[in-house]
Order: sequence, then structure tokens, then C-alpha cells
Amino acid sequence: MNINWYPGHMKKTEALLKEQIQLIDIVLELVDARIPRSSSNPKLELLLRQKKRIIVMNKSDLADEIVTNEWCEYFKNKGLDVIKTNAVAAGINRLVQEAVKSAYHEKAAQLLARGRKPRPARVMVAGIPNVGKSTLINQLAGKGSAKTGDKPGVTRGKQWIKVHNQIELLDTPGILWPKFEDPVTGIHLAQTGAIRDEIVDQEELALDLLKTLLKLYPELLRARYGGSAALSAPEYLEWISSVRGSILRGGEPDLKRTAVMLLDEFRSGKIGKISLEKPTDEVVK
Ligand SMILES: Nc1nc2c(ncn2[C@@H]2O[C@H](COP(=O)(O)OP(=O)(O)OP(=O)(O)O)[C@@H](O)[C@H]2O)c(=O)[nH]1
Ligand SMILES: [Mg+2]
Repeated sequence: MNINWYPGHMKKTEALLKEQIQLIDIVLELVDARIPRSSSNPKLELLLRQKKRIIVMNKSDLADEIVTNEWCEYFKNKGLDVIKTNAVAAGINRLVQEAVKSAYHEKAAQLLARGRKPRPARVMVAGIPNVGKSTLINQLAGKGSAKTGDKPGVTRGKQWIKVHNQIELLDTPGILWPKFEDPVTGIHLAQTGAIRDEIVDQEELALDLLKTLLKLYPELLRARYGGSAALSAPEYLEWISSVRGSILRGGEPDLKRTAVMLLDEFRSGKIGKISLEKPTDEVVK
């Protein structure tokens, strides 16, 4: 399966992002903790240049904790700040605010040394579709948050939201789409729900997922669906069809329906905490 897809509107988004980046001090780059490689955009590194970047490993509640910690180390070794989050959970604000404050500390000190009053850190949230940007912004902004009004140079009425005295947040997120050569990237993005299902063959996608899970997490599959991990991916999909009673009128397994169900159960964490990518995986360049 080859999903090589770079939506046309992403070019426009990139230009907009470039413009917005000039206004901010810190980017919170959300990556999907289940697929940190496929969900990050190498281009952002170039776009950001001297800006501070904090990697936010979101949806970490759905990922394998051991692997997530390996990724945290990986990013730290690259000199990046990194935090693990579940944007849906309560209590995430403090974690993000502390990371922002500590990332901004140096710049604030520089301003002070030059005799200038440190202003609040200006922060933007960026990440691929469906990674949790809006959820995070809503959490940070909260109900009582005050919009601080337009800043000069901000186009199309962008607003800054005062998160607290020391942090202002751009109210619209930057959407990033990784341009990918490696077909695995497209497959992982589709499996985790970042690419609309309509454009991808669900059965192929589910078979690929099963292949991965049979290899990496056979015990989780067995715990949920039973069966034998010695089965091949197509055999296991048939097995799930039979145990779930997903059968067509003629008695054949309804593989399409089972595929959709399997993907849904994976995405919502019902199969367990699963990571599809490790920092040590070989990557096709
Ligand atoms: N389990 C889990 N679900 C999350 C987390 N963050 C976001 N979600 C869910 O993921 C889905 C997408 O979240 P959004 O905040 O809409 O994502 P987005 O990045 O704004 O998406 P676009 O606006 O389409 O680019 C929603 O159903 C959220 O509830 C998380 O940390 N854990
Ligand atoms: Mg959104």
C-alpha cells in the first residue's frame, strides 16, 4: 500500500505558518506518541530556526509507556525539550506551563539584562491533523481566559489568549503535514486516524496493523480476541470476524466490517497501549 499524499492546501498552510512563527517565541509541537517519527515534520526544524521548540508527546495514554520513554530520551539527546501529555486529561495545564516557563527563561533573562521588561512568552501550538491541537488549546485557554486582542502584524484577526501572566497563546494552531517518502509513514498516519478513512483501503490498513501487532504485541491481541498468534494477519482477521460474528449473508466473513472495527478499537486504545514506532527502527530514506 502506498499512501503518498500531500494535500494541496498544505502549501498555503506552510506560508501562513512561516508568517505566524515570526510572532512567537515558543512552538509546542504536538506529535502522536504512538508514531512520533511519522507525526513530526522535519521541515519544522528549518522553519523554526532560533525559535524554541518543545516536543509534546500527546496521546501518550494510548502509547506503550516504555517506548514513549525511549522517544523522550531520543528527543532530549537531540537537545529538545520534551513532555508527555494526554491533552484530554485534567492537570495537563501545569505541565505545559512549566515547560514553557523553563524554555522561555533564557530569553526573559536576556531581555532583562538588556534593561528591557520581560514580556509574556508568546506560544503557538502546531502539529498534524487530529493530533490534539484544539484539545490542548482549549485546555490551556480555559473558560475564563481573556483574549488579549490583536497584535500588530497578525493577519486575519488572529487573537492572543492570555493563559496566565507569563504566557500568551496564539488562538489558532499551525497545521503541519509531513511530506513523506517512506510508505510506512502514510500507513502509520492512516492507522492512527490522521488521514481520512475514505481515501485509504480499510482492509489493507487493518491487515498491515495486524501484521505489526502480531509481531510486537501478540499478547494484547490474544487477550482481546483470543486465537493464536501463530496465525498470519489475513487468518487472524478472519478469526476476529468469526469471534465477533461479523459474517456476511452467505456465511463468509465480513472482512471489511471487521477491518473498520479493528482500526476503531486500536485507535481508541481498546486493544491496549501500543506504539507503532521506536526510535531504533530502521527508516527508509
Ligand atoms: N486518548 C486521547 N485522545 C486525545 C488526546 N488529545 C486529543 N485527543 C482526541 O483526539 C481527537 C482529535 O483532537 P483535536 O484536538 O480535535 O485535534 P486537532 O489537532 O485539533 O485536529 P485538527 O483540527 O483536525 O487538525 C479528539 O477526539 C480528541 O478528544 C490525548 O492525549 N489522548
Ligand atoms: Mg483542531
